[in-house]
Amino acid sequence: MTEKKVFSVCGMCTARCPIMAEVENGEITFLQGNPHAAGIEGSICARGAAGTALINDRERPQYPMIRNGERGGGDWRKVSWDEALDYVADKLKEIFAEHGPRSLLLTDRGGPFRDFHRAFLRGVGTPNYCNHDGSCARNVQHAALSVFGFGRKGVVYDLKNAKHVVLQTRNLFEAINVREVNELTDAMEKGCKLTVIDIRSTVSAAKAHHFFQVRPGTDYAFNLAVINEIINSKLYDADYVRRHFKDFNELETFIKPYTPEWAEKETGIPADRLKSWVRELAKAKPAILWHPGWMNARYKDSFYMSRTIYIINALLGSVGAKGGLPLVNKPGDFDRKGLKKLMDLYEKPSEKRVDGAGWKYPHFESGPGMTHLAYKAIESEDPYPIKAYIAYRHDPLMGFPDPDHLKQIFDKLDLMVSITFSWSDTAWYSDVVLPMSPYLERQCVIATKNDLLPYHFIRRQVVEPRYDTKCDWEIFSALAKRMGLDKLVFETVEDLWNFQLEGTGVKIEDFDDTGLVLLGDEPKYRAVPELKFKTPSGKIEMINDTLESQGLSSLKPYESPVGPETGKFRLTFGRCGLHTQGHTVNNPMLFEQMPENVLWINDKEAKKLGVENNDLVDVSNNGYTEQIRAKVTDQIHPEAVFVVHGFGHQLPVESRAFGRGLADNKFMPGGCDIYDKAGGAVAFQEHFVSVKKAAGNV
Ligand SMILES: Nc1nc2c(c(=O)[nH]1)N[C@H]1C(S)=C(S)[C@@H](COP(=O)(O)OP(=O)(O)OC[C@H]3O[C@@H](n4cnc5c(=O)[nH]c(N)nc54)[C@H](O)[C@@H]3O)O[C@H]1N2
Ligand SMILES: Nc1nc2c(c(=O)[nH]1)N[C@H]1C(S)=C(S)[C@@H](COP(=O)(O)OP(=O)(O)OC[C@H]3O[C@@H](n4cnc5c(=O)[nH]c(N)nc54)[C@H](O)[C@@H]3O)O[C@H]1N2
Ligand code: SF4
Ligand SMILES: [Mo]
Repeated sequence: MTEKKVFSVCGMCTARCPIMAEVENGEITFLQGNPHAAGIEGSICARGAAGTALINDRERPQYPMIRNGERGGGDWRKVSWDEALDYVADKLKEIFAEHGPRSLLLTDRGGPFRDFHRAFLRGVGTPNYCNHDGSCARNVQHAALSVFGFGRKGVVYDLKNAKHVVLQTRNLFEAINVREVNELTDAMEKGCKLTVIDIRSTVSAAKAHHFFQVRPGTDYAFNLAVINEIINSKLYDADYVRRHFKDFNELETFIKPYTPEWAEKETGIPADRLKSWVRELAKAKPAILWHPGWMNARYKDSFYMSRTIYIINALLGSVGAKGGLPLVNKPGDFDRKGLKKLMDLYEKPSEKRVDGAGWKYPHFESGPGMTHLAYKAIESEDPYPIKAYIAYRHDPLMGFPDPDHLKQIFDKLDLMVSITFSWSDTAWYSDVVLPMSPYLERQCVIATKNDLLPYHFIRRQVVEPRYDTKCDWEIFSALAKRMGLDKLVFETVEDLWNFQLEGTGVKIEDFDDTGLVLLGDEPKYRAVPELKFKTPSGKIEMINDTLESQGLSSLKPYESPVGPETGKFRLTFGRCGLHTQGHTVNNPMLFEQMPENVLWINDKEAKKLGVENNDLVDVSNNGYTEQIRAKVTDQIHPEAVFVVHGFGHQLPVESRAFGRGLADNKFMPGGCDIYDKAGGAVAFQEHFVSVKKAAGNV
């Protein structure tokens, strides 16, 4: 019997926790968090533990396929890797000959393992790389940039040392990142206070010392009132404000009308409660961590909500502080060299991005772009046509609104390729499916986690691929070869890793003992006087010149959200501990735990509709009516209904997930056009559905 321990990285969700697998005779016997990783210390979540079920699942793409017949028709031809890759490369060359390389768009899911395919895009000469973030955290990112000049990852969430944590639109105990869960739990055991602001009572709310159930869409009003109270009652850190704010006076003037009494009418939160809570919060300064939000692509003012969160943190001196939002450290902050980048092998294409990020919209960061704007450009061919599309680790037909409309847009493409380890609506609609090995069966490029103590980490292959699937670097290396990009052709993963490690002083063997290479001895907090903001003034700016130059306010007057008509509800959504987005519903282990989503509906509203708990209800909008079971509860705001996102699969290849639950994104007509104009992210929750008791309830 051969036994081994392999350090790797979980791939069941975007948190990418370091893990350790135990393997006997080529089979995984145990999966756990990497015991050496700070904050992880052996823990894993339910989805991470279901990684073995993913590799054992036959209901995933097992070999490369090229479509026969209509897009979405499901008539697949099994082909060899050579045939599939030749097909893609030949098509790309044909399309480039007519429309130029800029006519290729690739979208992905972001994250630390992007260097290879981004280098490929540069190599072929297209600027059109977008990640999914316009459907996730783009408003948060742009909010950070607009106030501090650096992005949301320019600071660390120092939950471990926090004295008061505020979660607003953030369900940390169910939308999981293992380290965050562990660190907040530890902090709370040491007396850290938790406040949750949500429209429904979640697991996080159940653990909180204070829970504010706000009217959906009024968080910006809540936050404006908090700023008003902080300033009026002089609860801010005056010294910090004097040293680090450029234009505090502008904020002071703007905030005057937004009193707690004013906000009460919007949010439903009594003014007195808000005021006494703000006092309690301020006592913990500067070890305050008001989480700026993660999935904050919800409303037309979500960008402004995130901005106010950053401003509140700054007023309370927590930006740069231990227990708040200290500055992140990169390898250079420990006098270490970062990984050598594959992207640097090629010049940045000089062509303008098709989505307009960085030029037509100078306030949108150009690196990761804006996927929904790129889709609009496919439709309009303005500023130029996109004819080839690679969806790499991305399922926009589940993750962006109005999939029928998106399919019409994709029909304008001459080539659509999916690179994925599971079936998805997008893969099903593609011309070619290039199946990736699930994370336990593959290696990736080495990546760096910037942190208080940054480290390099490595995803090693835990077991051999069981089907005819490949690693992502192998797929892009093979495509690069066919496209004449010799510098990206690597024979072995060791060659690739050695390339990345060149000049860093780190060797592949250095990962053997713990799976990680720490870049220093101890976490480093950079002292407050050292704080340098990357804004033009070097200070925290309330007025952002780029926004203003686009006719967008930096300090936007509040607009009250339109409420639902009678019999209608605002459609809201989020995560649960047992599933990741749309891609785990068919996982045998997780499906067994939670086979479908249910519709949370307020008990008083349900009563008006004659709906009882567990009744089937019809949910309608956008020409769709779908059935789902009702969860009747007093724990959700009456204006909203809520579902866990990711259900409602309709693919015949997914026998378990098929037809179970409801897909929220179908009920969002024209949703890619409804976005926060300043932050750029899709406003997913600006849609209403009608709900009625379904015929056929017994
Ligand atoms: N209506 C609505 N829309 C939403 C959301 C919502 O709650 N409601 N949530 C939003 C959020 S927060 C996000 S982040 C996006 C997520 O949207 P996506 O990024 O599209 O979601 P995922 O399901 O994580 O991954 C997409 C596909 O990539 C495949 N995949 C996953 N991991 C890997 C990998 O490591 N390699 C490869 N090659 N493939 C992989 C999966 O099998 C899946 O088919 O959706 C957003 N859209
Ligand atoms: N288990 C699990 N963990 C995950 C993921 C997963 O799919 N599954 N996905 C990962 C990803 S990609 C992301 S982006 C994060 C997302 O992490 P979060 O953003 O924390 O997750 P969500 O559940 O989308 O949203 C959080 C809360 O927002 C609330 N909410 C909805 N509307 C409003 C509103 O108007 N006001 C307020 N105050 N609250 C509102 C919802 O009720 C929900 O409880 O989770 C990550 N972790
Ligand atoms: S939070 Fe869970 S699913 Fe996500 S990477 Fe960590 S262990 Fe895996
Ligand atoms: Mo996300």
